[in-house]
Formats: sequence, structure tokens, C-alpha cells
Amino acid sequence: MLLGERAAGRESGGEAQAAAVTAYMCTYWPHMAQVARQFAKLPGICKKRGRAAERQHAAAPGGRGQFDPKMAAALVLASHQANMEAMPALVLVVDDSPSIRAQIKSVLQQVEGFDEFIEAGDGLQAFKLMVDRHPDLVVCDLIMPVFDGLKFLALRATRPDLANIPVIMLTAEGDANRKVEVFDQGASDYVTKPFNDRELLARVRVHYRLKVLQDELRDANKRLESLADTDGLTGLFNRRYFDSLLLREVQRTARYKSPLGLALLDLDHFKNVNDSYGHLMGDQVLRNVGKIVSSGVRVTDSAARYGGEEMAIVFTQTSPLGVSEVTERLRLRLAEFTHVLGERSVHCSASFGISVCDGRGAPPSATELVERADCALYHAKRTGRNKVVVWTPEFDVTPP
Ligand code: GH3
Ligand code: MG
Repeated sequence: MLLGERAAGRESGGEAQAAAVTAYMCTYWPHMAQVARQFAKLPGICKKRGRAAERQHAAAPGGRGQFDPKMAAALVLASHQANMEAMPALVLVVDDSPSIRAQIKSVLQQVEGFDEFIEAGDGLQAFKLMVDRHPDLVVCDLIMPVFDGLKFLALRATRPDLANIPVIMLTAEGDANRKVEVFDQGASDYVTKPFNDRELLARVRVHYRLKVLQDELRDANKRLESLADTDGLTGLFNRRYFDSLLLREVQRTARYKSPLGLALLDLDHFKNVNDSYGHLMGDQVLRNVGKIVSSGVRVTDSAARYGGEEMAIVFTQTSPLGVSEVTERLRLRLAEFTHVLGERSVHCSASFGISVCDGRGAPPSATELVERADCALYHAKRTGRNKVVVWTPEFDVTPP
């Protein structure tokens, strides 16, 4: 059962109801925080005014309660129809006449959820407000002194981030050329002045509806994209993404002669962890290792889950010495880390194999780079584990 925040507030303390709740959805950001405290373990979505940044923040893993991105993507798609009318919208009303602005506002207030308005007296002020506040919809007069509606549309066209905000222009009766020009400049629709209240309402509703759907589709697509690239357990990139990333980085190295490094990591005696402490502890170890690895490298480096308990790190623009140093630091951190699950705790070290190209000469192919790191990793396992081994050409002559 999906719970809205009003219902969540009403039902606080009602255990039977709470037990049936599988997810919650809030309209305002502060409500999200309140409801998340009550249903801390459930996935939640904040739908405040369609602003992508805030919604993503509300939905970020660990941001509010336990968030399940797969579920959120499904919930957003499944619930938009039911919630659309109730969503509060921020509307920008632009007209040089304060009385017409007041008239437009009083008409739009009839739409459920349209309860927040900002106003501008000319196109320049409107553009600044649009940039600062990212409204959900703009109703704008075409004819205004100095900075008119067409100039406003031209300025808006320079900002791709404003392209999805619908603009409905108010135009004079019978001016067909102007209407065509308004569409050419990116307006979503027009209403002729003096406007008919019901027509304005109908057009605003349609364009607002379309914007909400487009925003939600874009957000859901972004989430699905990131789900397709990441490993569900560790949050690191998955193997598929790693393969294409390494290929790209090797090409970059060949083109710009920049150094590149690859480290393969394999947990030591991990099977024993699963066998002695159970798979849940094994999973906990993998999650922790993922966090330690991703927080221990630069944002420009990339860490991926390469296989079951193998991970790969691609170091870009890093000298061979730098790759060895960072990898050695990671090895130490992992060896010292205590993994805890319930009452039990365990240590689990890792072995590392490194292959690098220093940017001089033709770099090895991505496959060669992986084979070399794998060969060095094998050597690390054979010679005692919990160590970092760098591949050297001698390994090809005398296999470890
Ligand atoms: P070595 O030091 O030689 O690497 O020994 P090892 O025990 O780590 O290596 P081995 O390849 O024998 O075992 C790897 C184990 O990793 C076996 C497999 O069940 C476990 N494993 C792989 N993926 C997962 C996972 O997602 N969760 C858990 N809990 N275990 C996993
Ligand atoms: Mg292992």
C-alpha cells in the first residue's frame, strides 16, 4: 500500500495500518523528513513541485529512510495520475498590469494545487525569476513595454534547462503572424486577450499535466539508467559498464598519452566468510568493501564489481607510482576493517593485481590490461595473499 503524507500523519501510531504500508509518497520536502522518521525502513519519494534536484535529493539512498530506487521508479510511474492534481505548482505570472496579474491569479487558483504564484512586470524580470525559481508554468503577456514577451522567449531559448517549463502567451485577437512567431520562439500555447477564464484554465491544465508527465518520465529514465550501470549489492559500477569504461579510457590514453592504471581486487578466503558466518555476512563484507574502495579513490577514478568477490578500479591520469600507493593504502584499510553484522564480526583482507601504462608509446589493449592485472593478482594469491603485486613483462616470460 502506498501512503500519502496526510494519511501517514493521521495514522501515526496505528500499527495495523502501518503494517500494511509498503511505501510512502510526500508532496513537500519537510513532510518527507517527518514521514520518513515514522516509516524509516520503507522506500519513499518526495514529489515537491516537480523540481528534479530536490526530488533526487529526497530520493537519494540514505537521504530519507531506506530508499529502494527500483521501487521508486515504479511508484513514480504508477502514481502520477492519482497525484497529479494534488501537486502544488509554482506559477509565474507576467504582465505589466498589476490588475491583469491579479485577474490571472484568481482564475488559476481554481486549479487544485495552484496555490503559489510569483509575479513579474516585464520580460527581463520574468526571465530572472525563471532562472532563480524554476516555476512549473508561466503565463506571459506578449505586449509589454521595453522587454516584451518575444524578447522573454528569445532569452529563455538560450537556457536549455528552462526548455521544459511551459509558457502560455497572452496575445491580441486576430494577430496570426504574431501567434506563429510565438510558437517559433518556443511558447507552448497562446490565449487571446481579453481571455476567457475557462479557456485559460483548460490550456493551463493541459500544459501543466504534460510537464508533470515529462518530468516524471525523465526522472524515471535517469533512475533506470543508473540502475542499469550499477551493481545492486555494492553500489559500484557493474561489469558491463566497467568493460565500456575501460575501453574508453584506453582510447583516451592512446590519444592524449596520459597514464592509466588498473587494479583488480579479490577478497582472501572469502568462501570461509560465507561458510562460517553465512551469506548475509558475506554480503555485508562486499557492501563494506565497495564503500571503502569507492571512498578511497578520486572521483575521477572508477570502481566496479568485476565478478562475485572481485572488484576493479580504473585510475585515470595517475602515475604508476600513484596507482601502487593508493592500492597499498586500500589494502591496509581493508585488512584492518572490522565487518560487523548483529553480534558477529569478521576481518577479510584482499589481494591486488595492478597493470599500468605510463602514457608513453602505444598502450596495451583493454583486454591485455585486464589479463596483466589478473596475472599479477594470481601471483599475489600464490605468494601469500593480502598483498599488492604490480605486473611486469617478466611475468610473460616466466608465468608466476
Ligand atoms: P581466495 O583467497 O583464493 O580468493 O579464496 P576465496 O575463498 O575468496 O575464493 P573462491 O573463489 O574459492 O570463493 C569465492 C566465494 O565468493 C565463493 C562465492 O560463493 C562467493 N561469492 C561470490 N559472490 C557473492 C555474493 O554476492 N555474496 C556472497 N555472500 N558471496 C559471494
Ligand atoms: Mg577470493
